[in-house]
Amino acid sequence: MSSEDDHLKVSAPKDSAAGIPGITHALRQSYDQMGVRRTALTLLRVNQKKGFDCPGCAWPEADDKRHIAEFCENGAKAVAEEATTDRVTREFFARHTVDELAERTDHWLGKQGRLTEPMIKRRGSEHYEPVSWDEAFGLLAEELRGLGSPDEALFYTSGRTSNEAAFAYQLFARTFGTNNLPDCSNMCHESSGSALNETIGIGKGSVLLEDVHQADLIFIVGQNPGTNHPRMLSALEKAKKAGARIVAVNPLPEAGLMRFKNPQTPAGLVGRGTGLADRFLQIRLNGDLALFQALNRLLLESDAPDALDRDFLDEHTAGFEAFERHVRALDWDEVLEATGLTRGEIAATLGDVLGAKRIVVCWAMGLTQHRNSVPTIREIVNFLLLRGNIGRPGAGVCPVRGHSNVQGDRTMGIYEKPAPAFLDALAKEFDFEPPREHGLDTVNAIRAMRDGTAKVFLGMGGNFVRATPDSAVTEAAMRSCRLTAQVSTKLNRSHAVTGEQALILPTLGRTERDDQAGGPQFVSVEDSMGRVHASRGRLAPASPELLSEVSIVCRLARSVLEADAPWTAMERDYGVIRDHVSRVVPGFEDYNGRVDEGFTLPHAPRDERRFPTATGKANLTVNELEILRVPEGRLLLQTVRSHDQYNTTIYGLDDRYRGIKAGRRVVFVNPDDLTELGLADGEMVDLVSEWSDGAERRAPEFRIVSYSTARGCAAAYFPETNVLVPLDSTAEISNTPTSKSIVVRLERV
Ligand SMILES: Nc1nc2c(c(=O)[nH]1)N[C@H]1C(S)=C(S)[C@@H](COP(=O)(O)OP(=O)(O)OC[C@H]3O[C@@H](n4cnc5c(=O)[nH]c(N)nc54)[C@H](O)[C@@H]3O)O[C@H]1N2
Ligand SMILES: Nc1nc2c(c(=O)[nH]1)N[C@H]1C(S)=C(S)[C@@H](COP(=O)(O)OP(=O)(O)OC[C@H]3O[C@@H](n4cnc5c(=O)[nH]c(N)nc54)[C@H](O)[C@@H]3O)O[C@H]1N2
Ligand SMILES: [Mo]
Repeated sequence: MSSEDDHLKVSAPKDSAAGIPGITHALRQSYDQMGVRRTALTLLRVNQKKGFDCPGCAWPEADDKRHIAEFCENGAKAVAEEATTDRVTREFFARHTVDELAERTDHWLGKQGRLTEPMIKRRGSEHYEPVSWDEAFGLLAEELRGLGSPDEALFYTSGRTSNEAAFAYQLFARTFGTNNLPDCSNMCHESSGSALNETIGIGKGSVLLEDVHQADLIFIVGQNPGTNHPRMLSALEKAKKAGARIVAVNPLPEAGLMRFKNPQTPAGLVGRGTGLADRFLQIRLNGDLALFQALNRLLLESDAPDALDRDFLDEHTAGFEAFERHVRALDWDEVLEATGLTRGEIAATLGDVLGAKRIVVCWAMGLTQHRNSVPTIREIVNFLLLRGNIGRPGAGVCPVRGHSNVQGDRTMGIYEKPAPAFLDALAKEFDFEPPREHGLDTVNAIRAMRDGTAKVFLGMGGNFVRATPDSAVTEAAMRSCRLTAQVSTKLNRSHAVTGEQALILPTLGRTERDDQAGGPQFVSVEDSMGRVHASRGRLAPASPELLSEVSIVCRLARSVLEADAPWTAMERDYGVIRDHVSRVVPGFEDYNGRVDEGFTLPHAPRDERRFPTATGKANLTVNELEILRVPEGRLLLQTVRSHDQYNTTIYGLDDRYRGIKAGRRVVFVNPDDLTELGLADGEMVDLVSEWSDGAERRAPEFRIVSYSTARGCAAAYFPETNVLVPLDSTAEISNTPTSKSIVVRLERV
């Protein structure tokens, strides 16, 4: 695998993001994969009012003026990846055995092009071969019906699936009889959902785009928007122009946090662009709970007359006394040790806070993938509540979602722990008794396959074996299944690491036309801020054999459940699905009437300062500070995305902003740590993870890159490093793998 890195080059990291290089890089990749005409046809329709929703990320589109080019470099890459003119055909599968495909890199697999027809790997065969859709559904039906219990099946979802497909899919799983609906959220923002549900009563962010524009102070914590949410930079630029300050909290000085050149304004095309972060707190990995607890202590102790919003606290919150007692006892030495910051830096940040009437805190994976992620996010809620920063303009919590419809999939019921009210509504609408027992999340699904209690795996998108932790364990678990089936647009490792039998069910992407018996169809999605809108593809499908995700679910359901209703009507006309949704999910009333214009889902804390929690108030919480101490000679490793990847899809081998070219097996380490460890920039090392189970997990041959990261911390790209994340190392409560805090040692090779 590492031969891909033969030409690896390292240079100085960049200090700004986007601008001309952004757009030219995007167009070059698009021309290469789609040709000039197709590039124009697709990119001009991204995020436009009658166009399709960008499959890149879940950041909302500005509603007022959609620029001709309301896309970013990485959105363009995501589109090009899907709209590529390359194809994977039956001849391809005849040429390559499944085992051979398992030897290939993620980059190579993805570059083969779009999947074109359903394929089967029969028991004992070394190859995939073509299969009819009917036979494929027949096999799935036979295997599913042959299970000892519906709970031996797993129905995974990634976050690109439309609302319509997601609703149909969860309905199918529950009619079949299980809540085993693990999803990518389990590895992503589950910690945010858990913390927010408990504290404010709803697991979603409380800000709209205009709140970001109106904020006085914006924290960007554990997030790399220049790469992963580039359109967010426009919103930050707008906020800054209106006077906002930005505090970036990150172990890495990410280019997009420091400076932004907006490719959509003339000033962004030339010149230095806009400075973004006014304050950069180079925090140690996992130090955020300590930081926010320290800010909270300083707020409680402050003499400033308006340090706390007493009226808000009295009227809308519960738990103040216990919280205050706990935070006042906070130990400063522990704070400095955990954060790696100085007391001066924290005091200065308090100054920013006291000077701001309206505060938004944005975050992503840097906060959600640690053992103490849920307490950390709860502490951020404490921080905002102290000054009444939830439920008024320009203020609130802003977990920035990843996949473009990951939030919508949850709203549609893709959840292993469905709320009783949701199941009641489903039971009433479809006149059946849905299972009430909680199902398996991603980590528990892997355990179940490993232990032989789950035998059939169906993936609605995504790349389960590659996105999940403990690759060796997960791959063995997948291989032990009777049948693994993947609904996919592109080839990936989950097609190569299979159960005894395997199916590839190729599907339409966002950019493509979807014609059904009832006429042309469109789908809809929900962005990170709870706005629902339509998405219409225009390109001819990559192959005439493709079925839409909705079709696949409805046909599968008919075949497994041997019933036509409600599936035939839903497949014929997706409006029928939306009508069902309008009666099952609160906030979707008159879904069909409103979807074209788009609408914002209700959010009680944001809209009415009402907190539907157990106490009926916003809950201040007590969060114990436990410092993650790393043994001598070890580092804490985080696994991140490069600029040229989308999760497990590797677009290219560069990470331009961090100065990496033509390779991915690099580990970023602070120069002082290198000196202390007796290592040097350019040396080759194995990364060895150490975990309490005594097992040694090894990722071989990484080149050391001396880099400005916080002391004691290292960074490397996923998914190459997933092998290092122990399956049992997960966040409390949310059970999210701890992909951002892995104790490793570096072994010279
Ligand atoms: N182009 C592109 N866009 C994407 C994706 C992609 O892969 N490519 N993925 C999508 C998905 S599914 C998601 S979830 C999002 C992910 O978006 P991000 O969360 O931005 O993605 P990561 O690369 O995981 O970056 C984590 C950031 O948090 C910082 N960090 C890590 N640990 C800590 C910590 O303990 N404390 C603090 N304060 N900071 C920390 C890291 O240095 C890094 O800057 O992006 C979405 N958008
Ligand atoms: N170590 C480590 N591991 C991580 C993370 C990390 O930061 N560090 N991040 C985690 C996060 S935040 C997430 S969200 C997960 C991501 O986990 P997944 O969502 O499972 O993985 P992706 O790589 O996004 O899935 C890519 C595949 O989706 C398929 N696909 C693309 N578009 C479509 C479509 O429209 N329909 C269908 N049916 N299929 C489509 C393609 O076949 C493509 O190969 O990974 C997690 N894993
Ligand atoms: Mo994600």
